[in-house]
Amino acid sequence: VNVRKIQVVQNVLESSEALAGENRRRMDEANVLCVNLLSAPGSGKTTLLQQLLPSLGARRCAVLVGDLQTSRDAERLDGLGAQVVQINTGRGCHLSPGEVARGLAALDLAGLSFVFVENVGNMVCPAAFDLGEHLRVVLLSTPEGDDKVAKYPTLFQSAAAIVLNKTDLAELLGFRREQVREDLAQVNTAAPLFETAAREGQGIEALAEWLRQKRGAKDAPEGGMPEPNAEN
Ligand SMILES: Nc1nc2c(ncn2[C@@H]2O[C@H](COP(=O)(O)OP(=O)(O)OP(=O)(O)O)[C@@H](O)[C@H]2O)c(=O)[nH]1
Ligand SMILES: [Mg+2]
Repeated sequence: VNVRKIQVVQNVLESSEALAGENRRRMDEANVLCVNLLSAPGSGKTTLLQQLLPSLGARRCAVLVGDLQTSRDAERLDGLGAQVVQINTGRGCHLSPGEVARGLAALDLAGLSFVFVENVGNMVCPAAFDLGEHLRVVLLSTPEGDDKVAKYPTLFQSAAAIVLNKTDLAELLGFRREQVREDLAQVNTAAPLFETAAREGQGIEALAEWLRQKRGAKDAPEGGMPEPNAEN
């Protein structure tokens, strides 16, 4: 009986990996960069997307947004010109590659440059699941406290870029940026750290430019087409 149980768990993990690989292949074929956005609930993932999409050219972007319930985040992102699909996980504390596969099936990938996946707000579970993304952007916001990088290292380890959001509140909260930098020196020295006040649209352009470069790098092996900007 024990052996059977172990076998079942293994199969689930294997199919999860296979689905993630299939998601990545589909997006590679479409020459789309897939960015998985991870953070605690309320760090500002949706707010950041509301600012980023116009900057990147919303019609070149799609968002798969995961929440346990409601379509509130999709409603907030609707009307910018991007394709938006809300995924409700019910009780699930993270998006699964299967859910992302179903989300991708609802998108028209032709002509897209970016697919953003806004994961369920959670600093622990989503970090363990490859969804088929090309890279992860992890947010930390000042009200969460400056100690979180050291406390949740697995999340920050997996980040290709880290966004410190709600910097407008840093002084009020006594948030020590130095603590974040010191902790990142132990956990992740490769990822650039961007500072944003997303609600006010501050610091967005540097992150958008970094994303454009990452997307452009997908073209680079062939010598590269220039990445179109928001105007065209
Ligand atoms: N002061 C301040 N508030 C912000 C900033 N960015 C987001 N907020 C606010 O923080 C709250 C949560 O922002 P959301 O964008 O919904 O956060 P989220 O990470 O998408 O949340 P979940 O999807 O529930 O995990 C909202 O009230 C935003 O207006 C910021 O830079 N400064
Ligand atoms: Mg959100």
